[in-house]
Amino acid sequence: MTLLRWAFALLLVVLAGGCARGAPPTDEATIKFHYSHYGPDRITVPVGVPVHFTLENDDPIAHEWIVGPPELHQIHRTGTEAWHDTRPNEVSVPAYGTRVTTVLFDKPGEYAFVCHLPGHEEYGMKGVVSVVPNPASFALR
Ligand SMILES: [Cu+2]
Repeated sequence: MTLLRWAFALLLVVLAGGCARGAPPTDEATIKFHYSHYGPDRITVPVGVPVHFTLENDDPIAHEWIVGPPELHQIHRTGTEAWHDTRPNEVSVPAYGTRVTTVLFDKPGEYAFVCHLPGHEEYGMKGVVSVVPNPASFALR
């Protein structure tokens, strides 16, 4: 009985701690491509930390995951390479394929990720990486 009470109290502490912190930034995220949409379509990451992205395409067609500032997206809207596999923030993912990439965001801000294949952005294949100050750096203040 005492052990059960102790376990219950511990559970409450863990739950309360988890709720109080909210959604912390993550350095690891999986984004699924399904019916030409990204899920999740919003991810919060820390600035100045390598972030590992796993990009899983569940669709029977290829897609792109291109993340960066508005100028980058404007370039891609008018066409660049047919296939992206040399820059970590510009990744083509084949039908039913998975790609892993690591991106370090060096400035806080909101960075769109978009599939620039014809019609996909208009259809809604876009999302946002929100880059926030790294909470660990606050400990140094
Ligand atoms: Cu697409």
